[in-house]
Amino acid sequence: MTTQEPQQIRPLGVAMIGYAFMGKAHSNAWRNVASYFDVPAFEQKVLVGRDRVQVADAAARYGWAESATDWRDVLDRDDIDIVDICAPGWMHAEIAIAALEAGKHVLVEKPLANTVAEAEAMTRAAQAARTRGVQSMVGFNYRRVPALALAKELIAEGRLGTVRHVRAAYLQDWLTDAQAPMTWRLRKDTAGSGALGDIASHAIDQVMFLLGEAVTDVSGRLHTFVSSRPGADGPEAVTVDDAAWASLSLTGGAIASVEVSRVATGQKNSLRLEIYGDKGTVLFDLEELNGLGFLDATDPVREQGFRRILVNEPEHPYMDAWWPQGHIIGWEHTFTHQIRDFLLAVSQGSAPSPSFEEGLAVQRVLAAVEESASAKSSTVQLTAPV
Ligand code: SOE
Repeated sequence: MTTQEPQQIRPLGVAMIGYAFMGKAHSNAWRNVASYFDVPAFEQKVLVGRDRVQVADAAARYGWAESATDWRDVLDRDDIDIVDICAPGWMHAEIAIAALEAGKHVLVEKPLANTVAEAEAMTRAAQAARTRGVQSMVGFNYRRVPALALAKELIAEGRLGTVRHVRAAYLQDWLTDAQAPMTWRLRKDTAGSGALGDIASHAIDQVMFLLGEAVTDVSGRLHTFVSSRPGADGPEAVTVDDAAWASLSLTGGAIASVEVSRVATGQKNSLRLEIYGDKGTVLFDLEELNGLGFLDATDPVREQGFRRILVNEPEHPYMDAWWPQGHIIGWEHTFTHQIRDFLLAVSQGSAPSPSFEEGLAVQRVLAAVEESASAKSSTVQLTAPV
């Protein structure tokens, strides 16, 4: 009689594609997540990039066992279970669809894709993969800011009552200087859009996440203030927006304004959210991410006023894993929380959020902003100065 050997469960093998800014942020999270959270065992197997020397150097510094230059080779490997895509947006669809078809769980940086068509194809691939137990998620990391997770809880508990309007702004200034050089983020064919896809995607995702609602209509405006920038071979046309504005209607009746810019001089990385309900308000600023402003309009009027909740207690989302109360966390921790949630979903066989469907919903709003911005009929011309 033969006895059945217990099945050896090996650690999940992780591959990451891309090692620039986002690859560095995700790598840091992969590197430290198991030190703070109970997550299934995994190994940082391979980092993929096009430049053999640079990717080898990044792999050594960021804790990856090996490096490779062709992502297709990595998808063929049986020891890879998870693919984390941090490559530029124009590569997301091809890599994510191939990875899902190869049976790999996929985490992809935001925005999901450069176009709605790509996002739809990715979502179809994710839905098919999900029926085979293969999970997928899009990296809107700000959902994992403890203060914003708390804001969502307060809104879901009805502490704000009926939400009437939302102000969402994401302002940066790294393109203020007209001599700032061209990058892939300034070309439509590689980035899809400018401030719109890069940072309005975060703001729009937050509006839908916090309210738990969908967008029903959109009015938008885009503008490029610096239309040409120094390229490798001389001046090159900028083919994306520097700033975008939109107003959105939500299914629950609320109206949201969204304002984003990468030429907002002096603003470094300011994602601000203000949610106004008939029973209360919450205020958030990413540059002060450990705090949440809250006004409870059901308090006696003579005691009312904004309180600042320091979101540093073990009772707050994610915080019991970190430091004793009152010891703050930073931007990079949101990526650690993201990896933690993704790993738990993969190991439990449950679908993580934000799903590709949620990424597609953001993509449709981005496309609607562009459509509205290009439709002359949405702009009323004033013939004489008012
Ligand atoms: C660049 O503008 C950028 O790094 C975005 O791509 C990120 O998603 C955002 O978190 C910070 O700004």
